[in-house]
Amino acid sequence: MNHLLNITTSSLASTYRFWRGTVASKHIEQPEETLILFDQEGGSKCRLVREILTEFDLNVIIAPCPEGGENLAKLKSAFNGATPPVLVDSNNPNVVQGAEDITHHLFQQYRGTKPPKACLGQLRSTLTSKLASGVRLGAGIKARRSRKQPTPPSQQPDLPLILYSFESSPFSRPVREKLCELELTYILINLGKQQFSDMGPAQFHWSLKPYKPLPNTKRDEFFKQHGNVQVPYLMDPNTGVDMFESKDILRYLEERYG
Ligand SMILES: N[C@@H](CCC(=O)N[C@@H](CS)C(=O)NCC(=O)O)C(=O)O
Repeated sequence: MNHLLNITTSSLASTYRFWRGTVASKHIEQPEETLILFDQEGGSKCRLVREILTEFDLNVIIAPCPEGGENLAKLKSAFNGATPPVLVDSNNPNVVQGAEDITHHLFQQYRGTKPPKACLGQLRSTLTSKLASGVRLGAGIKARRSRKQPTPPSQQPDLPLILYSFESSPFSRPVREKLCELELTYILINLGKQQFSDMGPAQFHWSLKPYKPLPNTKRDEFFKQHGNVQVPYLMDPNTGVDMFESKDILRYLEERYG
């Protein structure tokens, strides 16, 4: 797909969801054990879970389970026919299946409250999330390779990739979709926006003063390393490649793992 069209429909998907998954909590300690989410990027239920993960500022290991792929088959056989989203939280320990139960779990464990009704599987959430999937024309749903012809071992990374992103980011979504279609496990580091001046594109944050993230946050750490905050940012420890720019990242993933 043409990159401009790709980003335009991705922005539309975020708009259908009222830009949920943009703003993040200011103060949260990452749990000792990183959460694991068996996820399907284009799936309407999985999106609702990832929005909460951004809003709670939680990092998560994403195990992509696109339709027709090996991972989904493994998930189904390990968890009695389960389909994504499935959350593994070794801090409690708990395996939680389905968006609604995962929402309850995340609110209970990481906010100490019950989820508000708006976060549960209401008709509006379900419909708008389906619309968001629809406008992406099925991206991030189907595995690129079938189970019968899995990825050759030479193209399989030993280590998980690392992606800095936040759920509603129109530039990051196509990257997450490709990681899903290629069944590449990755550590998702959510960098949701924590103050007004975090808003806006990377080149001109909405601030009259020079941009500065809140101190002692993941954004602050990123800023100190790179001199700005911009997502998507991909790190591939298998090849030593670290890169900004959605278009370049998509090309890299295609050439290296596609
Ligand atoms: N040209 C870049 C644009 C990336 C960009 O502007 N990303 C936005 C999020 S969608 C961003 O990083 N905004 C600044 C921030 O979140 O602090 C690309 O294609 O990756």
